[in-house]
This record gives sequence, structure tokens and C-alpha cells, in this order.
Amino acid sequence: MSTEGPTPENEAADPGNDGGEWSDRLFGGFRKTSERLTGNLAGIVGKTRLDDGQLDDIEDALIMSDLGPRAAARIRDRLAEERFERDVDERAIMEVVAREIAEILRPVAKPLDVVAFPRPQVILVIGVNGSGKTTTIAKLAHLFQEQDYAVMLAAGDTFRAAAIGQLGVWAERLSIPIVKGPEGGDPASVVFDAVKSATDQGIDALIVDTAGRLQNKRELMDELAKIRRVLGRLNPEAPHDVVLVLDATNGQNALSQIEIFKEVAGVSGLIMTKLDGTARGGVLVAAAEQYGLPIHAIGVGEKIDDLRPFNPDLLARVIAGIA
Ligand SMILES: Nc1nc2c(ncn2[C@@H]2O[C@H](COP(=O)(O)OP(=O)(O)O)[C@@H](O)[C@H]2O)c(=O)[nH]1
Ligand SMILES: [Mg+2]
Repeated sequence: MSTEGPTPENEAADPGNDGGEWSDRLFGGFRKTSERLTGNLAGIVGKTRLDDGQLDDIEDALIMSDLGPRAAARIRDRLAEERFERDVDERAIMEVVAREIAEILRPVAKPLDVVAFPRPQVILVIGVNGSGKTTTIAKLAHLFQEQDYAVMLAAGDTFRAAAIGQLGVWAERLSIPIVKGPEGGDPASVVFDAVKSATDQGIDALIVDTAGRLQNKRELMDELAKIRRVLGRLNPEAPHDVVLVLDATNGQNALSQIEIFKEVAGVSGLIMTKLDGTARGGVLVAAAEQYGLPIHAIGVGEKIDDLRPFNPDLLARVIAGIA
């Protein structure tokens, strides 16, 4: 985590800046990424174009920063075309990199809105254990509360008592109703009860926590399929959203999790967590480029208000180290 305060420069550069504090924290996390990008750029002064060796170095650095081979090649092509004014300098290169990253990220930026009619909107939250599901659910609930929506939680991760307890603590802290079942109980029956209760109480958004045991893919698939069946019986539109929570610190593993969860549950959108303090945030770009799934928000810390809108232009500049 960065300890530096916001600088006038990054405040001015960022149209969506909310004071610099959180983008600064992001910048701390991404610093290694951007250092890797700029570390190989010696010897460019005095030229207006990058040569093949320099382009290779930049492409390698982009791949090492988890942006993935396709995004890296795309940025390389863009840089190869670019005729720089006067001398090439690091900043000018990074401006081009940031512009191209923003192009990749912009189409997937899509906030999670409460729009379902009839209510409630059912949001199923999936992902491997430890990815940040429960914390993200609390953050989302808080965000919806701030928009005056009535929120309810469902403790669909019945596998561990601690998971039910953790969601319960958040519910209490936020004064949000929660539907739970016994440890080891059937998650689908918890979800069934929750939808009925949410409908009766005029709840706007019902957010469902789930277990994320990847050790037994078959079991997980059956469990999520059963939840979907039960939901569909109550409302053919439900679940309205299937949000996959990914831990950015997993780097390329996060991408294979997209594959797996697309297969076992279907995924309508992503939230990437732990972008504070990781050098692997470039994986966001790889995910956007390879899957084109909506990215709803990002997690930048453990606190309740550490969920941020996915701001493609800001993130692109942060990744390129010029935010
Ligand atoms: N630094 C950081 N930690 C997070 C973030 N989101 C979640 N965590 C932490 O990651 C750990 C696992 O989170 P949890 O919500 O229990 O994951 P779950 O097993 O998927 O439900 C907890 O210690 C969280 O506080 C984030 O955006 N940044
Ligand atoms: Mg959990």
C-alpha cells in the first residue's frame, strides 16, 4: 500500500478522481507493473520511432505485467505505428500505452445497476474461497443502501459455519436482513426462502453468497445448478446477475477461474478484488481483452467503502504509471 498522498499532478490528470486517496492506493499496487514497463526504455532519446528491439522489450514487459499476449501485441502494434513528436520519451510512450489500454477496458465498464422488475433483483455471487466474495457482498450491499435500495443477503455458503457467521456480522453491522440456513444445509433451500422473504418484504436487491469449493468441480456445478433451478422456478429472470469475484493477486490464475466458472455456473459480470497492493492488476486488461465480460467494480481494500466503480480511463493511466 502506498503511503504517499495525492499529488497535484495525478489529481489534475484524472477526471474521475475522488480526492486521490484510493487511486493513490491503486497506484501503490500497480507501481511494479509500471516500473517494469518503463525499465527497458533506455536509449530512446533522439528518435521519433521505436525500433523492433525496443518494441520487443515493451511487449515482454507488458506480458510480464499480466496483460496477456493479445493485449500486449495490440499495444505493440499501436506503438509501432506511432510517430512521436520530436523525441520519444518515456512519458509519451506511456501515454500511448494508456490510451490503448483504455480502449480495451472501456467496452467492459458496466456498473451493477438495480433495474429488475418485478423486484427483487437476484444477484448470485460466485468465486473460489478467499477471492473476496463475502466482503464484496457487504460492500455492494452498502453501495446499494447508499442509493436507498432495500437490500437482503442470503447465506448460500452453507459449507462452513464461519462463512455464515461472517456474512451475519456484516448484515448486522449494516442493519440488513439476512436469510441463513444450518451449516451443511442445502444452499438452494436457503435461496428459496430468501427470494420468498425478499419478495414479501419488497426488497430491491437480494445478494446471494455461495461456496467456492473448486476441489470438487462436479459438486460445485451441481450446487450452483440447483440454486439456479430453484431461482428460475420462482422467477424465470432470476438470477439476474451472476457475478464472479476474482482476486487480482492470483494473476493468470484468475483467467482460468473465469473459464471454470463460465462452465459451471455461467457468468454475467466480474468484480476484481485486492487491486490494492498487488503488482498483478494488469490481469484486468487480459480479462477484458480475452472475455469481454462486463467488469462492474473493483476492490481496493478490506473496508466497507473499498469497492470502486470501474473507471477505464483512470485504471489505464494507473497501469501505465501516469495517473
Ligand atoms: N486488500 C484487500 N483485501 C480484500 C479485498 N477484498 C477482500 N479482501 C480480504 O480477503 C479475505 C477473503 O475475503 P472473503 O470475503 O472472506 O472471501 P470469500 O472466501 O470469497 O468469501 C478477507 O481477509 C478480506 O478482508 C480487497 O479488495 N483488498
Ligand atoms: Mg465467503
